[in-house]
Amino acid sequence: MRSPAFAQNLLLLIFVTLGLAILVIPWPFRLTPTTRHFSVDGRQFAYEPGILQVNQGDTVIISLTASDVVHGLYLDGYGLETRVEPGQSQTIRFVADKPGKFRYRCSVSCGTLHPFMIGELIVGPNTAFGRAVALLALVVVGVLTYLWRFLLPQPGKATLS
Ligand SMILES: [Cu+2]
Repeated sequence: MRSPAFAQNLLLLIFVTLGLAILVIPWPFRLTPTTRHFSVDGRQFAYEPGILQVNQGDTVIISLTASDVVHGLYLDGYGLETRVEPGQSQTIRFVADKPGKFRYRCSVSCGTLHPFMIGELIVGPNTAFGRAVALLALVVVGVLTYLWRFLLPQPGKATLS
């Protein structure tokens, strides 16, 4: 007959292994890609909004307007560019297939601080949330298993005194 300590250690080992597997294996589940539409306004010398956050796989539509003078938008990493006259609007559309942080910068020399007219597109890897949910589920299952196996009276072992 194995000791309860052996069974406890075995159970712990199994759940730690599963936990590590959840953290390191390639993650097959992704949030369903959606279409994200942003209205970005450019003016000397900033974009509003200055940070765009999407998930990998999303279709991104950026409608660029200019409030004062001609501005442009060049997106690093994706190599996309557009320019817009004041009071008008230009749209770029792409699939955010590369995760990471990418700067978008003004591509039209628009004044003294033009080099600092920069925004940031953040493309999330789209897996962290799924891993967190899976880890939480594993912890819950582990605790319930432990309670059921070691703290409740086992059938056959229960004694009425
Ligand atoms: Cu500019």
